[in-house]
Amino acid sequence: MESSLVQEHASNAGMEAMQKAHIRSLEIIPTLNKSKGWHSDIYEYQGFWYDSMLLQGLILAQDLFRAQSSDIFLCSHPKTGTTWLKALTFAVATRTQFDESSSPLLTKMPHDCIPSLEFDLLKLLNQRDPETHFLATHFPYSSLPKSIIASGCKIVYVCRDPRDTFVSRWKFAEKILFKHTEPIPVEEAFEKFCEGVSHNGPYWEHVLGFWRASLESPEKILFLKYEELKKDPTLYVKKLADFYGRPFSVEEEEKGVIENIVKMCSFENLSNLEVNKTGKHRLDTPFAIENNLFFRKGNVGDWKDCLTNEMAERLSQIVEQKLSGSGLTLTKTQ
Ligand code: PAP
Repeated sequence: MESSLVQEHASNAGMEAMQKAHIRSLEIIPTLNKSKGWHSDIYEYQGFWYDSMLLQGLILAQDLFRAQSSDIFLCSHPKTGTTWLKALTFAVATRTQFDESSSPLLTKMPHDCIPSLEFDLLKLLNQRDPETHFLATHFPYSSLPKSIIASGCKIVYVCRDPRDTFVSRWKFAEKILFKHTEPIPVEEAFEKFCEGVSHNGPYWEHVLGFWRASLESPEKILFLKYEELKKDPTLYVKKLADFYGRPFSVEEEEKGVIENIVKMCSFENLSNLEVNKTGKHRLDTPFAIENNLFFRKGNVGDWKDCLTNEMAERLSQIVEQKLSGSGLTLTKTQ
């Protein structure tokens, strides 16, 4: 979070508290382990790595964000299906107001339909719409603002095969992050991902934090895999609706409401909408970005075209070894 932005909003959101949190973040950052990231320095905070902007946002969120017990958080490591989960969730939650011909998803990018803690924090602190119950974040479970767990908020977590996650993140970086910085070689970026020194990484620790929490509190945390969603989206749309306490009625099922939601939120449909082909989102924040960058291929197993066998094998082995004994596997499902 840039200091000018913080200052600009400080007068609105409890100036003193925000300034205090901002100063605290500036004091903390120089004391942390630092490493070269893909495009800027990254810092290790509470066991995970962030660039300084996201880290300031995290510290502000930890200090200032107050969850409401009715909040439902969509959590994920970057590039594991956040945009899709937001679309499905928004469509499920608003299905009595809108259908597939009138949904705001036809004209608004999913990230503009469900705010993110890190990118929309100032808005959430200052002018939160009381009707907004769904929020998203890439922050790891152990670093979530305490009130999220204390108020008993529900959480949906989506994870993905680490090989596809790495490729998706790398392709995104090539398009956006390396516009203004010298790209690092893909081999080096891959090495850092394998070492766990990557944005919001180590990836496996991110996944394990939510996995373990979901085993402890299955009624509070719904744990999903991108690959399973792809295989049977209808089943998971039903699961989401049940989990949100808004199950589909028999009449809705008969009318094909579930299938219509699946179709509307499909990669094919969303990626071909004008708003997602040519629009930008978060225009009123420093994070404005082209929508089409969030719709690349949407496939399972794209890593086969992008990683060498050695790379794929190495990452699988690292991740499966880290997950061993947890009951979870991320690379053995295909
Ligand atoms: P974010 O963390 O930056 O928000 P996120 O949405 O989690 O990104 O992940 C983007 C991936 O989801 C992209 O994968 P790819 O690079 O392998 O193609 C993107 O294409 C994919 N994606 C976006 N929308 C959908 C969708 N409706 N269905 C399936 N996959 C999708």
